[in-house]
Amino acid sequence: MESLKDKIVLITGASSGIGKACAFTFAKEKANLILCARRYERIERISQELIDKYGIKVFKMKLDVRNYEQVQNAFSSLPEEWEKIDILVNNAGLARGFSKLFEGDVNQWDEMIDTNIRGLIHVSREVLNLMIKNEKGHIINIGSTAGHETYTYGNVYAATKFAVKALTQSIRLDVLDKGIRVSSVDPGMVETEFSIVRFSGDTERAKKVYEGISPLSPEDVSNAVLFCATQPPNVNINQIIITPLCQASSTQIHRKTMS
Ligand code: NDP
Ligand code: 8X3
Repeated sequence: MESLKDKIVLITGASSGIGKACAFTFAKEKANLILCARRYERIERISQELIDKYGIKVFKMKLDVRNYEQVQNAFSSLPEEWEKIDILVNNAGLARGFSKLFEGDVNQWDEMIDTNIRGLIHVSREVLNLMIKNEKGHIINIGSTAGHETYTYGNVYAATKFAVKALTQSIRLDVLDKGIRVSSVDPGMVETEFSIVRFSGDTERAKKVYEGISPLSPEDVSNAVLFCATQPPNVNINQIIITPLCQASSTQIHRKTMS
């Protein structure tokens, strides 16, 4: 396993779920972290915990990945010591709503497309330019099983994750001669705040998504991200698809029935 000590790892959407788990997993390996999300108070709290526990350095960013100007400003004004980003985990993302396309909500579509697609390309564009200058780097995109196979009511969310898959492949082509690795980790069902966000704060409905199953934990996913990040320099993990044992596909899920 290649050491991550003193490497710089940038994680988008580090305030919750998979992104937060990645922050802890990489901190444990003594990497220094750039953590961003919109909820800055959470980033502050998480950063302090990581500094106290692991003695690493953390650069905190309040960032809405949908806003290109904000993203440009954030990365063009990075202090020099933080410019040499070794790994970017493009994790910020969300699902909103659960309905047939002809009954869908245009604002929810915009939010998913703007975050999951635009956000990822905004950050990738800026960070790739820094990585190209450094002649090294690694982008790890968090895709989804929904980017391989859609499911009923998953239409626009799945489309955004199909786009992430296309972008992972495309960026890999774009940087083939630049010494930059491009991977994706594509999880199935992970219990995070994902379903609470999807159902606009309806925690009861969100809980039902994971009823009768043992879903992935955010740490199961961050361990897969770590695996991608710790391969020898000649190795590029293209894609990891990871599901809980009870999930064979986007639609085939074995649930224990409640009595
Ligand atoms: P969470 O809701 O727990 O975390 C989502 C993270 O994304 C939060 O930190 C949130 O931060 C951040 N985020 C959302 N919108 C923005 C934005 N505009 N700008 C910056 N950050 C943003 O969900 P997960 O951890 O589950 O989701 C992480 C990724 O994993 C997503 O891309 C999701 O699609 C993917 N995924 C999740 C699965 C699951 O079952 N949970 C399965 C497969 C993939 P804040 O709100 O503070 O900005
Ligand atoms: C999220 C996973 O459960 O919506 O990418 O397919 S799910």
